[in-house]
Amino acid sequence: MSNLIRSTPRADGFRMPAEWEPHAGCWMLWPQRRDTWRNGGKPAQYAFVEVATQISRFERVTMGVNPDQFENARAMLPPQIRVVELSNNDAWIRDNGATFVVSEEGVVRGVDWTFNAWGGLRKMMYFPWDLDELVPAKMLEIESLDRYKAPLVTEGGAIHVDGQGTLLATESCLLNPNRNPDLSKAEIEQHLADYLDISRIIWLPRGVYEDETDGHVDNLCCFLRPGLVALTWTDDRSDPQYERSAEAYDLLRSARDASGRQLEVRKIHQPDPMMMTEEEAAGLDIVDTALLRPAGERLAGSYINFYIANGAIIAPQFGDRHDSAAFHQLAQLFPNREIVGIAAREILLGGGNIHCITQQQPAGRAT
Ligand code: KQY
Repeated sequence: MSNLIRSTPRADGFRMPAEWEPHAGCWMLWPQRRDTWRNGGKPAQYAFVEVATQISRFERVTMGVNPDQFENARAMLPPQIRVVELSNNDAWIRDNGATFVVSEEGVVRGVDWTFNAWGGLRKMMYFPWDLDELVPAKMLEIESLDRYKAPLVTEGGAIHVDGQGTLLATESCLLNPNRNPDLSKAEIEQHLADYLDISRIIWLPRGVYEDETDGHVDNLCCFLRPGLVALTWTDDRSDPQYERSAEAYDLLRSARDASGRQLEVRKIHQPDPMMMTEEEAAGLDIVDTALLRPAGERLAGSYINFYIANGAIIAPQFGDRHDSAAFHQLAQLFPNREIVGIAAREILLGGGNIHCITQQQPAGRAT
């Protein structure tokens, strides 16, 4: 079974490893919400099948599914993917799932953040999110890994770490009053230190333009290895993203990581602005208790939202003129991993991308 531990990971000698450290596997959740995923979820389901299938070439994949979709998901997914009943309100396991931590001895445990669906009722991404809140405990129960309950409202997509004590986050998300209105910045930093073993936080002001998560860092910027980060970029100064990326670039260049290193920054040019089409919007159910996704709204497309698997990078592609440059940059940056491009517009239509729908479980043992 999974025990609830009442201390903190840091006090017990646990840290959040970098995504490039070895994985036991990857977790995903099956998309089905008709107000998030158009046409009853079918196009997104095909995209998730492709993501899961490609990742399963490199590591074990577990797909969590609501009971009414179990048979459909099982039939659509290849046999090597483990399908488990895991009730949820939506399929963003980076955010509603556990964040894993490891000890020097190779023990793995999970951090169960407090989840309020990216801003609670102030944002109204959707309501309720009661099933999402139980996802971490259920993942950890399935794996018999012990659990820390963190008194901090956040999501896995709001943080990126180098595994050596440095964390990247955006102020617009983590310090947003819709997450932790009663905590000071210093208290939020203390929780990140205690639950992930972080000693240096690099705060970037804002995320990607029109990112509905209040600017998750995992769509803007990520570590490629200690001391090296990738940042979504545009050369178009008239694009509202220019200012956001430029301010992040300046901050990153002047920052030091937990080891005192100055960061190197690689710019990855964003896809051209993409909008929700009339046809796409028309395929969505309209629900009072969920965010409206109207035609013409700009989608927060970025090549940064990739997943690092054992031996591979699973990267979004959009049918855009910048796809090939992003693909080749990733190939240069990760010479020892296969770069797998996936048509990801259907995932983007839901408000996130490949990193947001995956959660790595580090290699290690339960006790
Ligand atoms: O950025 C992410 N990690 C998730 C995006 C969630 C979008 C919710 N509709």
